[in-house]
Amino acid sequence: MHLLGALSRRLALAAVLGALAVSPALAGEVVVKVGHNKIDPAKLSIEAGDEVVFHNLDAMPGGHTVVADDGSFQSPGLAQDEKWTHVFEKPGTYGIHLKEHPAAKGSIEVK
Ligand SMILES: [Cu+2]
Repeated sequence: MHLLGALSRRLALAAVLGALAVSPALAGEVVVKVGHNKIDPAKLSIEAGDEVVFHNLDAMPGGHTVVADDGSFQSPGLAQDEKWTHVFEKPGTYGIHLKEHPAAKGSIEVK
């Protein structure tokens, strides 16, 4: 019977969605390398709750500073080999750049 089939499919789907909703989010971690005129990878797609580790590879007086284009977050000046982690909780697309190298741009899509 079609109706019953559709109903059981709906219930199965609801059960799957319910299970997803209650299971703790498995947060991912992605490393982005920064340096002189460099954000690598420049484009990134992650899930909400994932953390991005910005790893500065290059020595720079005052360090390298990762800045959100909209001003919503900013790292401290990172010394060579220093890492800074930011957790992206909210979906959206975040443009970033380096304060010391404004031409170095990146884009992080949070789904
Ligand atoms: Cu530099």
